[in-house]
Amino acid sequence: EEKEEETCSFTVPNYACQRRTQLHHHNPSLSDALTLLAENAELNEDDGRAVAFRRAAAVLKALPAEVTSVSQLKGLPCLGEHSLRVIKDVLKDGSCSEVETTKHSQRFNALKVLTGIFGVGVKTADRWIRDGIFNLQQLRESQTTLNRAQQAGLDHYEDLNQPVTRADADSITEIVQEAVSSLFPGAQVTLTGGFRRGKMTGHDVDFLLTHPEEGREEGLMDKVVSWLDSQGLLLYQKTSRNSYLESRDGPGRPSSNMDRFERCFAIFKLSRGQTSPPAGHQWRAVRVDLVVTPISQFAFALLGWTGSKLFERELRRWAGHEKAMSLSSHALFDKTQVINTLFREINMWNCSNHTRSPVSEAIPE
Ligand code: 8DG
Ligand code: MN
Ligand code: MN
Repeated sequence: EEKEEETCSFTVPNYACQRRTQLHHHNPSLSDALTLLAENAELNEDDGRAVAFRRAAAVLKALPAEVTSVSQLKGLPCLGEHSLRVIKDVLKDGSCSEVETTKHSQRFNALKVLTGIFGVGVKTADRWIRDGIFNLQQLRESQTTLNRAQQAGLDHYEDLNQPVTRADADSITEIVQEAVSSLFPGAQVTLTGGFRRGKMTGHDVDFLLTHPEEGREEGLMDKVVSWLDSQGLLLYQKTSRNSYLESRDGPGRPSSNMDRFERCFAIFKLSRGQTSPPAGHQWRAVRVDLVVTPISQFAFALLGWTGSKLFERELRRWAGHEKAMSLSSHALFDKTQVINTLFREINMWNCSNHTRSPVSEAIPE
């Protein structure tokens, strides 16, 4: 009797942005294992490996049923040798030794706690670990100098590491809405980030602010921030100006996925009534991101700030590789058009100087 050959039971498109992925899915133990390894790679600044694990986790989240054998995964995209090994272990033993070792390692836990402080990145955390600082108590006892953000992060550590609820997000939306419409009638507030994706909790609350008339959004951030501050709603804020037009790489050529909108990283102080503070407290601290965009770039900003980070990354990769387009939180460009425009400009310049013969266009229109 011939055994029926097991083939791949699932099909999944290559790019995460081409898949429908639900909040609750069928393979949490597999995706959690891969996500932990992704997190560890990020904490060790191994971005290549981190993205590989994130992509693998995303494939598992998109599957329509529970995986019971690795053979079901044959032919699926983004599952490298390493990820498959992890999956195999979890399917066989319920856990993977690499994941367990990482989860309990002193370095991983120290990096997690220290980078969990608002304002502390992996470089700083790594330096502190080399100085023998592994936890908050050791940091507090050391004479380490903290910048303003890190000091606020340490002061409000417990609150900021409590998940923000949908109710908190709604109540902050109301506050920001009130500020914006009393100061700038007609200006719009849009809740974005994880809450726009339908998540029930988040690590912060993200907003886009704009005005339906181009240019009328100017001055909005300063006014809103001053108003919030005057109401005693801010524990911390750092505002940075829009640097899109003056940036070194210029419009449409963002050097990274950090955008160049005017933004404010803030810590709000929410009192009872606006949130449920921890037992025995009168208020709690919540991280809020405010971003101002001109209406002409609003659609791209909304897409870019809705997340998730992997979805955004995949959408940009898909645009670039499959559509020859360049997507950022500011704009969408057809790269062939941009190249042809450049060639045309070079030719105009060359011909008018009579020094060189025209170059041909790289891509026919
Ligand atoms: P969470 O807060 O619920 O934990 O998750 P999230 O809402 O998805 O993450 P986030 O860290 O608040 O970021 C929201 C989205 O904003 C994310 O998909 C990436 C996008 N984003 C930009 N530009 C920038 C930027 O300069 N910094 C950060 N942190 N995010 C940015 O488009
Ligand atoms: Mn968020
Ligand atoms: Mn955010």
